[in-house]
Amino acid sequence: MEKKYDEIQIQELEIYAHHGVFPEETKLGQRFLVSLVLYTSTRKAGRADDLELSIDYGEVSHFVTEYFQSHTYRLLEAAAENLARELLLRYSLLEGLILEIQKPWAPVGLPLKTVSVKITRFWHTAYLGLGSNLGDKKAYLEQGIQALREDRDCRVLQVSSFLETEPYGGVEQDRFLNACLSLKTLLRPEELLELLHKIEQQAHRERLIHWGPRTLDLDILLYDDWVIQQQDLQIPHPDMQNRDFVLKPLCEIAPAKIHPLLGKSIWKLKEELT
Ligand code: PH2
Ligand code: MG
Ligand code: MG
Repeated sequence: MEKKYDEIQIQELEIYAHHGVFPEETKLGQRFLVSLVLYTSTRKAGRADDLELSIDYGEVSHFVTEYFQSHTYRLLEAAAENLARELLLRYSLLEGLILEIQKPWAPVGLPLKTVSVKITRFWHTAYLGLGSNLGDKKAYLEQGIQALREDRDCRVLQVSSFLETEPYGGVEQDRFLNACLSLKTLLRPEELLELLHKIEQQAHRERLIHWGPRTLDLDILLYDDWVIQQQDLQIPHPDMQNRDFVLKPLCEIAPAKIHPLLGKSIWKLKEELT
């Protein structure tokens, strides 16, 4: 895991709450112990000696307590997942976290010290390619960007200019309008892909001809430095290095980004294509 971060830790914050599968757990409640490792950079706050530049562990502790007591989950997994998400959305300086929830009084009926669930969650950076060659192309691209801006688990960072491009790939069709964008996301690659498909469908995308005309096409180009080779999901996008309509706009927003398989910058890949 990324070790360039500093850590702010909260250990075994005790909270009386009502999570559990059994009715007596939700009725009576019990003790939970919440521990957090918050990954952030403490550098600026450290140099300026200014709390405003850091994450206030006191504020976090109160927020966690409040959240944990005002929501009820059956599973520790669900309590952890939802709490981690709220923290990552709430504290802009927070890049990632490890969250452990212990339940020492879990009604197991055997003498154990504690049970717990521990998860690691991070913001990820993805680069997307956008394309349209049907109808009001500019409006479709803007609709796609807007839908991403409205998704809680995504933060759109940079958007390239929109480029008119000749169709690539041999199908006779109208010219495209293409763009690229970068975003921070809490979604896994397969969840991000699912969201992109949903947004394409909202733009009335019909999949009639492979590589044929489309109102809106949203492709994942890069996701951190991950390499995924599955039937339905390939990251990096397997053909991006051959596509002018990807490299040109991508070069506007991420010229120095290194392609994790080819080991070359986007700028270099663009140079080599022309
Ligand atoms: N998308 C394709 C096939 N060909 N050509 C251009 N110029 N722009 C595209 O976005 C594009 C394409 C399949 O996704
Ligand atoms: Mg495509
Ligand atoms: Mg596509």
